[in-house]
Amino acid sequence: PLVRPGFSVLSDAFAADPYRHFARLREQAPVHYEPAVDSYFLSRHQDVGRVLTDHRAFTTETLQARAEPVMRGPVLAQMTGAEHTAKRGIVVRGLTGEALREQTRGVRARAAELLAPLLARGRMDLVGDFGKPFAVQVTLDLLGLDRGDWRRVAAWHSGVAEFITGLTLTPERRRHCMECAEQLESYLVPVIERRRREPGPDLISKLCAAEFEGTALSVRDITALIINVLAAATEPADKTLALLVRHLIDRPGQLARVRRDPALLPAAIAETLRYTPPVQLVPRRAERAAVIAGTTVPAGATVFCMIGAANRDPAVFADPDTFDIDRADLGTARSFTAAAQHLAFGTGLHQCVGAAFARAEIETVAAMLLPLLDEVRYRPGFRYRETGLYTRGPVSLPLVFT
Ligand code: 2IO
Repeated sequence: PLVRPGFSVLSDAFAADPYRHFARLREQAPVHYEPAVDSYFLSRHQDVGRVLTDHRAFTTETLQARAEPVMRGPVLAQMTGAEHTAKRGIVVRGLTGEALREQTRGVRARAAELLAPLLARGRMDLVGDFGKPFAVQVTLDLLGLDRGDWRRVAAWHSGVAEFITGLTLTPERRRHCMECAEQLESYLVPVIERRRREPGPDLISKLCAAEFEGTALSVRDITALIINVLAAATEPADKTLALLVRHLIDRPGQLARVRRDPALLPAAIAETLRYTPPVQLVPRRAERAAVIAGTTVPAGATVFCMIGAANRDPAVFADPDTFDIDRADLGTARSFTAAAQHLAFGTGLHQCVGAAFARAEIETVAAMLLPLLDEVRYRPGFRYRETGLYTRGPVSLPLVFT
């Protein structure tokens, strides 16, 4: 079948199931132009890898308009050179080593606390009842913010995430998103001032104590990095967990094996990230005209890397549309590193700085959850639905278990 003239990634058909369209795009329109958003959508693994790796030809300038307004300042991915190396280093140190071990204890505590009442009921919506509060609370712990504020922070986060991930926002929605961002900023600024005086073991304190070229970071810079971490740690977390559980429930053989042998869990998570990456799009700006898969992308063009399509490219993954925790080309051990074949964490200079944290978070929570789900099934009558073009995940996942 052919890519129809007028096919759009903004259509309802694509939104309902983008995966059905990826093979056709890769084969017939690997550089698909979308006039409504004046952007080029790349679907081949090789092209996505090239764009993300060649950070001089394809820059993150897009984030100035797409993220900076709601981040209230520049995010890590916008930086380059010595500033990028230094500030990325500060965040990496806050998300690895002893800090990560402490954070993992927090993940376990949050999961246990949220699961207790749900287990007693024998049913839960894995997204709404567990995943969303869990994702926000874990992030608040990491930043040293008050868990009791999670509902307010979750509401502000939604507005911020909607701004970053919306491809066609109305002026009203943009205004709403900006209000969320401003309220989040007003909430964070006094915290930053307090942590400067009384530092703790949290990431905000580390950002306050850090120096770049002999000077401390400004309140604006720290605010932006906090919102950056908040969005990046929260937005994909509940989605990844729900996608993992869905793939396993739909494949009882693989679910049984992972339940019996938790050593298989990292492969199941890696395969979930390949098969259904929670972040589906990564934008870049072409600094000069470039020929990609035979199509000329003009200087200044916005290019969207389609991570979901690249991750199912048969040039890299055999039988790419099959979820298989045993696949030989998965490379589980490398799956959370720069050597990963799948592009769920991107690749190149700006590859996800939180990948080790993400791994610890999902492995910890999945290892706690799976043994508890005896005879797990969907609530009768449930019809599975996903939403999102930019970040994508299940709307809900109502489970019944014993
Ligand atoms: C926050 C889509 C939530 C990031 C972004 C402006 C920059 C960067 C990403 C991910 C996930 C977000 N981009 N994380 O794609 O920090």
